[in-house]
Amino acid sequence: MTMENETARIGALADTLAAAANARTQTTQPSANGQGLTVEQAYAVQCELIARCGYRVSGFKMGMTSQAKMRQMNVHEPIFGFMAPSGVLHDGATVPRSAFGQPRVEAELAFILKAPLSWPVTTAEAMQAVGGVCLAIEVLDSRYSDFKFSLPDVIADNTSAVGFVLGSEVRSPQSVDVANLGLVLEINGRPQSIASSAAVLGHPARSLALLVEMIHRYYDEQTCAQLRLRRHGTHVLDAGTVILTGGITQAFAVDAGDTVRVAGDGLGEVVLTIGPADGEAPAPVYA
Ligand code: OOG
Ligand code: MG
Repeated sequence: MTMENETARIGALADTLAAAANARTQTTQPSANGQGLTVEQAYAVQCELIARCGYRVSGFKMGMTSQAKMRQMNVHEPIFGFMAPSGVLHDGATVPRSAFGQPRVEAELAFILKAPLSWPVTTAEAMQAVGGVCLAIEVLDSRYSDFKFSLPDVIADNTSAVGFVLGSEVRSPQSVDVANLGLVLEINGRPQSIASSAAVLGHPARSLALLVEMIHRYYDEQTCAQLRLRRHGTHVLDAGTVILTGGITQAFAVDAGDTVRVAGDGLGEVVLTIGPADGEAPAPVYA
């Protein structure tokens, strides 16, 4: 494939995925027509989606960082993506069913940085830069039917990202057991999964360090410059950046009327309700 052809193909894939996301519909996996992407090309599609958000993001996310997730999705390597500004949901909110195509929810631990973090970074340095820890519910919405995808497919689809809710109780990492924090995910009051943050690569700070490493490896220069991820010759996550460290539990399908609650040791709870199917036209995911 020539350079021009490859650039055109990546742009066209980003258009297709963004249109599916905005319409809450599904499209064909790039791997399904025998024209699979490489991991590098898949992150190039993600960079095109970032451009379609006007180079504004509300955070970053890691995925496939626990055995529960890898087994469920049959994708066995960590991946990362970004949260679009449209993805910010509020603790206790009711979100219209029409905001999602085929929503699934999972429980995560989120970090908020208090200091910038620059590549290269150790797990210990990553942990030092964390100022706040809170619970999160991630809502996933694959742009492929039934969440069927290969590793590059899901990367190109921005790791199924659509929305996230942070818990209102933000604690310093010294005051909770970040390495082994127990939590429960309930739907309509029924526990679906009980798990520990240790499921995230043995320690969620590894996921944060890996994010810095992967941004360095996979995001192109222009995207990093626009997002202010590259400064003074290195890659930097700024203080204030929100990072979802990856699903601790497997993901569970939800539908109109469902209430999701995640409660964790020392971090209170975070709650999200999927509203009735009211026909309200959803705002674009990528705009
Ligand atoms: C891909 C997103 C993975 C996680 O936390 O593992 C992810 C998917 O499962 O559809 O967000
Ligand atoms: Mg997730």
